[in-house]
Amino acid sequence: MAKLKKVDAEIAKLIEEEKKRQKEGLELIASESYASSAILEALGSVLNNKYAENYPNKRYYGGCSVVDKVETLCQKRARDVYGAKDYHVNVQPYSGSPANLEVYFGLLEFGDTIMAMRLDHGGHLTHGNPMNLSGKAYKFVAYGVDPKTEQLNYDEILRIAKECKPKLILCGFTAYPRTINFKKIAEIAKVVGAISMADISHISGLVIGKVHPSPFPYIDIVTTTTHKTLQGPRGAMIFCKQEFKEKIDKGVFPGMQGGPHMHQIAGIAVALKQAKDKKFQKYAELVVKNTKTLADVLMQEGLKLVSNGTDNHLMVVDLTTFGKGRGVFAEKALESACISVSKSTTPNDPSVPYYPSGLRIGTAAVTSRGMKEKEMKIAGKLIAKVIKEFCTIEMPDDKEKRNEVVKKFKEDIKKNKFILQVKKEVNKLSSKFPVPGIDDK
Ligand code: DSN
Repeated sequence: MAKLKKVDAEIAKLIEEEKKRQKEGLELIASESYASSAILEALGSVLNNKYAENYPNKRYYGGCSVVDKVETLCQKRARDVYGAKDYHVNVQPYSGSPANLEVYFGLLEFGDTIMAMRLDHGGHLTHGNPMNLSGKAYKFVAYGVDPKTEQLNYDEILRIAKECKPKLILCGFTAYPRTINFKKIAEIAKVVGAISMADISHISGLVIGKVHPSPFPYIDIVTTTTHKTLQGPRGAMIFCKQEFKEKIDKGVFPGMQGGPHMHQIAGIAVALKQAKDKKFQKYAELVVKNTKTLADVLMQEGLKLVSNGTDNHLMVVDLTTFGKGRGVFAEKALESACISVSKSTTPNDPSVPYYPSGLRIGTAAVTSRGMKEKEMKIAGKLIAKVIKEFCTIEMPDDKEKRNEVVKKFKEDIKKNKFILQVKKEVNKLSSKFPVPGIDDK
């Protein structure tokens, strides 16, 4: 970063700090991964400079002959890698949230009914949160997980669909540790005459690696971000059956976006090329294996997991066994020990969304550093130790008292001797593994 250092030493220093943080710690946030140096080079290229509103060969700007080739190549690779050759794909969405909104906007009228997963059961902000545009512009009817199994109950989804007659049925999640049966969702949508949609952002890489069933060729519309298990740059894609092509493209541009980010599209193309490599299949297999190992260790240590396990790259630790609202203590204590995770709701969470009662953990990023069973066992024991030590703290019901308790906890935890010891062990473990995008040559 010699040039950046010269022009803006302050930002260069902060980037170095973040690099150090990513290297020294265990990145266990389920939605994160490391983009390779090749992808970072594409992102940092002159493609950043080019405006190219609209689509290849019909742009509103001159000088698009090169970026037309970039976008077309990215589309071709996307269809190929996902085995979606009969689908159209739009690779312009800036990220996952706009991609989902672009689908709704392109295909539906405001006020139309959409069925999606309950947010506290693992659904995403854009799946109908009342504060999000999705929840304000459309009528969302939620389905949740079965109270006993904490897994999707397809008979119940069908029952709700028959009752509310949605225009679109969306499956996909931000915190659901189990496999989704896309074929069944598509069948349910057909029964009630709805469009089927899958948001596979989290499991994209697992679908490519064939360790999670594919939504193709069943689901009508498939959205995915490109920076989670796919390991690409931040961005998103929308796949659709040919009959929806025109409406989806219009939903993206001019519906919601202006000029596509051509450097980002080039980065996605590189990620898709990487995902075609045999090594990627091994990576996807290892992610699932590592997640299972980590989940087993946590359960052996006496912690409860939502649905009692995992089929994919993530798990949700149900901390209600300690009391409500304890996710923040676990997240902040682990963060001080250089372990990054995110607090999460649990099904029917008794607490408020900002202070939920669960913890989401994923292994996509650490697996790309080459960590395996042995490291998952060490990490699992350390995580369990920290959770058991700090999730016993009472979370008050009163809002002000709650904020005070959390503020004090955040201040104290950084100097806590127990945490400093765990941090040492984490740093020792992390130092043995290279980080893609930082250490790759
Ligand atoms: N915010 C992402 C996640 O963490 O799951 C989804 O967009």
